Amino acid sequence: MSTVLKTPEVQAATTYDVQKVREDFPILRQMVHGKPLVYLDNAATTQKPQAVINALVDYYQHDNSNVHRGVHLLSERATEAYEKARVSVQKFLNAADHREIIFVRGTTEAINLVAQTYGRKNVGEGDEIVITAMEHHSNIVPWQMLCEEKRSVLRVAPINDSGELLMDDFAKLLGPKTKIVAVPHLSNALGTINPIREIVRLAHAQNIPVLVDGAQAAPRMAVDVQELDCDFYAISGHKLYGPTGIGVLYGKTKLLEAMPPYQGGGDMIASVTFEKTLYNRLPYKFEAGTPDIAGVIALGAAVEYLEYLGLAKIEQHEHDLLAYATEKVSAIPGVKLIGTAKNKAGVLSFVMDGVHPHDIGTILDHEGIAIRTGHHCAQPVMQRFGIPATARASFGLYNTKEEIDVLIAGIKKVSEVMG
Ligand code: 7TS
Repeated sequence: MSTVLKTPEVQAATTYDVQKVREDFPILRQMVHGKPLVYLDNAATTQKPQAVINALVDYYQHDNSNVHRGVHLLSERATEAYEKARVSVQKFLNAADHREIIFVRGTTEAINLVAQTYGRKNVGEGDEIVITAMEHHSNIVPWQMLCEEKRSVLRVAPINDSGELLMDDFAKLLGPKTKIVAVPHLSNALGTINPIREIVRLAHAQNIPVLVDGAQAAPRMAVDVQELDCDFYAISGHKLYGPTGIGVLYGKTKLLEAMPPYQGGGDMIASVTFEKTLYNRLPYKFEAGTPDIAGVIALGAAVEYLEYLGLAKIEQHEHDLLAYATEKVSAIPGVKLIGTAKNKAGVLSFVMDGVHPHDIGTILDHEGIAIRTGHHCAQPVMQRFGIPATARASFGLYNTKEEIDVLIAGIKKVSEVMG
C-alpha cells in the first residue's frame, strides 16, 4: 500500500506529486472504450484510495461487530474504530468537540435532519428561510417541505450572470422573520465559492443560524467550522474520497442540545419505558439504530488520507487545473462557460452552440472521458441561465494537465462531429 501515513511535518516538506497520488487509486488504472479512463466527474462522486478500500475490507474481515453494545472484544474494537473516526472528522473540520460530529447518510440527510428537527421546532407560520439561487436540490426541497407544513416562506437570494451571490440582496432578505439561512459553500453546477464568513457575520448580527452545504467544498479546501462560525455544516463521504452512504452533520453543541431527535430507535435513548423515553446525550441522540459502521471507519480513513496529502496542496493543485482548463476550453469556438465567478473551484460547466450536452457527454465517453451532463440536481440554476443543461467537468486531487489536454481534444472532436 502506498499510503503509509507520514507525519504532517514530513509531508509538508515534499511537493505534490500527482503521478504518485494516482497510484493510490486502483480504479484509475483502467481502459474505457479502449482509451485510458479520464475521470472528470468528481463533483458527482470521487474515486477511493486504497487506504479507504482497505479500511472497509479490514473492518469486515477482522472487526465486524455492532458498536456501543457488546462487551466482547470485536465489539470493543469496532466501537473504538468508530469513535476514532469521529475524532478524525472532528479534526478535519476543526470542530470544537467530537460530540458535534453526527454521522448521517450524506449531505442530503444532514440537511433533512436540520429541517425536520431545528426547523420544525423553530420555524412557524409566516417565518422565513433564506437560501440562494445556486442550490443543489437537497438544499431546496427539505426547506420547501418544511415551509409547506408550517406555512412559512422560502426566500431566495439572487446571483449575477457570473454565478456570484448578490450580497446586498442577500443582506436585504434577512430580518426578524428569518429563522435560518442555508447556503452552499461551493456550487456544484457553477463552481462558485461563497463568502461564508461574511454570510455568517450578516446572519449572526440578527441572531439567525446558518447551515452550510459543504458537499463540494470539503473535498477541495481546508474547512474550519470554528473559523467560519457557521452553526451547521453538511458533508458527504463519497465526495470526500470516502464510501457512499455515509456523511456528517456538524452542529454547534448548543443548537444540537436544544434540538429534538430526528429518528427514534436503538442507541439514541438513555432509558425507555412505555410511559416515557429519555434521549441519549450527543452525538448519539441523532444516531438511531445500527449505523454504517464500516462506512464511518472508512470515512475516517478518507479524511486522514486527505490530511496526509494536505488540503492546501489539493486546493492549489485543483486551482491550477481549473485555471488551465478554463483558458483552454474558453478558447474553443462555440463553447461558453456557465459559472465564471472570480472565486471558483473544481467545476467547469459549459455549453456548446448547437450541441446538446448529452451528446457532448456521449462522445467524450467514447474517448474514455467521464463527465456529467444534465441539470446537476440544480434545475433553478439552469433556469437562471436560460438553459436546459450543461456539460460539466469536475476535478479531483488525482487529475492531471495531460487529462485536461485529452478533454480539450475531446471537445474539439465534438465540434467536428456535431458542427
Ligand atoms: N449539495 C451539493 C452542493 C451537492 O453537489 C450535492 C451532490 C449534494 C448536496 C447532495 O449530496 P448527497 O451526497 O447527499 O447526494 N451533488 C451531485 C452532483 O453535482 N452530481 O451528482 C451529485
